[in-house]
Amino acid sequence: MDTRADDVRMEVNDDWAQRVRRRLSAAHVACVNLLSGPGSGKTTLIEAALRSLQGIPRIAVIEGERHTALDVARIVTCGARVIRVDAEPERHLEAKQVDHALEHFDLSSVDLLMVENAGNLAYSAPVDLGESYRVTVLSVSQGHEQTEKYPELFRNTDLVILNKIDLLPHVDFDLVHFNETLNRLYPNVPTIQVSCRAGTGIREWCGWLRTISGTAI
Ligand SMILES: Nc1nc2c(ncn2[C@@H]2O[C@H](COP(=O)(O)OP(=O)(O)OP(=O)(O)O)[C@@H](O)[C@H]2O)c(=O)[nH]1
Ligand SMILES: [Mg+2]
Repeated sequence: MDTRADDVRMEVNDDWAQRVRRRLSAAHVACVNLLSGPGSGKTTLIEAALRSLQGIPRIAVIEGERHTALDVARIVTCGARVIRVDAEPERHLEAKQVDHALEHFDLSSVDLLMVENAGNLAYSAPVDLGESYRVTVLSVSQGHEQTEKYPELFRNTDLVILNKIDLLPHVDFDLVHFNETLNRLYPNVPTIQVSCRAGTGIREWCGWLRTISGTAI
């Protein structure tokens, strides 16, 4: 691996991220970057928010997808404005791609922008996309040691969502261990336990989105 080339690339990315942040800040748009391993429930959480906050057209979505537009189609079904960003051939989304995607939205009519991240977690987690908030999504089917195993996912995160808690009776997930480790390693990070399937925690998730977007959505 060419480390120097990677460093330069990250520096260039950080410049783009600052540009994205300035544009969003000038338009008073709160931007949430949703990070997780594949299949944790990012799209389902976005869908749940769009449905629960129905009638509010001031949410836009950027979908990082690699080989399909399946998640985009799900967001379209919810009636939200959405742009697909191709995570290929990059190994992760970059701030430059987000900056270009912003051209497709009238930012003056957006309060909240949700970005579904994609790609290899080890590469995507450290990358600043110019977001104002980071949300780390985990699911109970992925094991209770994720806080220890994947610290890059939790650094700088503003919210942890533990999803699929309806599956707790069926998987060997130690909730006590998970909570204890999360609180010890990342003491100030709020956590919401969610089941998108049962609707558990969706009110809290939407409440958090309302708070960070600072609007009456
Ligand atoms: N049982 C259960 N299944 C869920 C829950 N949330 C999501 N799922 C299912 O988990 C699968 C993956 O959900 P997605 O929302 O597509 O996950 P994702 O993180 O967007 O996946 P990628 O975009 O592929 O990384 C789907 O079959 C969902 O229906 C939940 O709370 N409980
Ligand atoms: Mg998805």
